[in-house]
Amino acid sequence: MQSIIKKTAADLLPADSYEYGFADMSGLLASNYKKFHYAIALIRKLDDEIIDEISDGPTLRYYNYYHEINNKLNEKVEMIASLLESEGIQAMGIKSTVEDKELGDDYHKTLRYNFSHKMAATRAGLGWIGKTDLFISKKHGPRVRLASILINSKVLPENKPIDESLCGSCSVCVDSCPAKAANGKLWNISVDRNEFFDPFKCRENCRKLSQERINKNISLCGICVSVCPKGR
Ligand code: B12
Repeated sequence: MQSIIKKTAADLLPADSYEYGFADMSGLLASNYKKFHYAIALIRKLDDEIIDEISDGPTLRYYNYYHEINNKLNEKVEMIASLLESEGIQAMGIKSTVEDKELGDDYHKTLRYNFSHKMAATRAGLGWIGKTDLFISKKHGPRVRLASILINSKVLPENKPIDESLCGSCSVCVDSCPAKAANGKLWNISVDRNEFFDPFKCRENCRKLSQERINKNISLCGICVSVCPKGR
């Protein structure tokens, strides 16, 4: 099975812009995904030129690129999931991001969706969580967008899951965050997001910057993505 999955992924994911890994998600998934125990964590590298242009808020180019990459990733997860299904492997693609209309009251109270792509990616051993709650890929830092495919056939993770942050004493993202959303505490799998990062402060500032800089009603910022020395 693992070789079928690898062949499907290799055929659909050009190695210069995509990376993927296998994750054991047993015990980690919300009840609506309970028939699945494994995931393919999918990473799309972002364009350095577009990310480098972000200095004090979102640019129009970043806004357009954000939609383009979401669409590409969503297509990939749908294609991979349906090819796996045709091979008899139950699979469910989880899109890159969610529309506001798909989100319930719980989400609006907590800003927690029922599936974390970052969790699948740390379980696949592809990176860790940084001080502003971004997934930091071992290869590209935070300059990535993520998506996942849940599967019910057993796959063996090829990398060791990463359980703690490797950011050390670096605090460039914390110091650069215009919302002051992070307190500098290092992540590990026992540290909840809210202990080191305030998503409401982040969202409020993202909305404000998106209005001011690009006149769009969206929550974009990208400063923490751009400044991280691991991605530069
Ligand atoms: C809700 C949401 C938001 C909210 C809340 C953000 C937040 N940090 O929680 C708001 C609107 C503020 C937001 C803003 C942004 N977002 Co957003 N957002 C999401 C979304 C839809 C769900 C995230 C969620 O539910 N978080 C809830 C918390 C609890 O989970 P988490 O943050 O994902 O990760 C925790 C767990 O995974 C845990 N964990 C990790 N591994 C393991 C392993 C074990 C065993 C355990 C127990 C726990 C554990 O560690 C993390 C911290 O506790 C995801 C897409 C998705 N479905 O994942 C995108 C996503 C997180 N957003 C993303 C981005 C890029 C942004 C912005 C930069 C916007 C922009 N494009 O300009 C900003 C900056 C946010 C920031 N610094 O975190 C990217 C992040 C890419 C990356 N490199 O990390 C994602 C993954 C979208 C994507 N497809 O790539 N976002």
